[in-house]
Amino acid sequence: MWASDVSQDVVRPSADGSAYLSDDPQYTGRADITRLKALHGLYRVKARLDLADDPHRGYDTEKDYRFEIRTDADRFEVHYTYFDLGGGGEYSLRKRGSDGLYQDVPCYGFNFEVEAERHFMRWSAPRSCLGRPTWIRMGADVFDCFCGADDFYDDALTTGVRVDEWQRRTTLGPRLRRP
Ligand SMILES: [Ca+2]
Ligand SMILES: [Ca+2]
Repeated sequence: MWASDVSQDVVRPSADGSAYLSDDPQYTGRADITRLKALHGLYRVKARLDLADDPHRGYDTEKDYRFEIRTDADRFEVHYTYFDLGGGGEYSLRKRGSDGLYQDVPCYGFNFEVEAERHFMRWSAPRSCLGRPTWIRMGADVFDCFCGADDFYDDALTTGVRVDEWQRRTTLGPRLRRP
């Protein structure tokens, strides 16, 4: 799957649950996804997320990049969290348990890398770490938290904004079957 996302469609959620498109050029670039690429290969699942700007750029922020992977049997997520105030970045592969909570999945061969200057991140994992699925569906989004004062959000597969009752909900792409 190769899906382009328009730029400058960054959403600003409000405390009252509504949301609106951000029009502040200082911020619209930094949480702006421009492309999601997902591949369900013979042996590995791969993804790449392109951004309009350096994925680490920000001021006093915590950025949370999330890939959601739905399979015919389970739900997984890959998180990349970057703390601007020291601490750097952390990434993980997690699986949703029957209690609805996500737990880390031990996965030998899981790779994650950020090419900050080239404005993208990518990861890949052996299919075995995802339960050797028949198919997968994938989506991605970013939540840029500006110390509680202002938040910014972009979903890779949705353009614009859901105005009412905004909540973080990653839009999933079509089923991808192993070749
Ligand atoms: Ca975008
Ligand atoms: Ca979008």
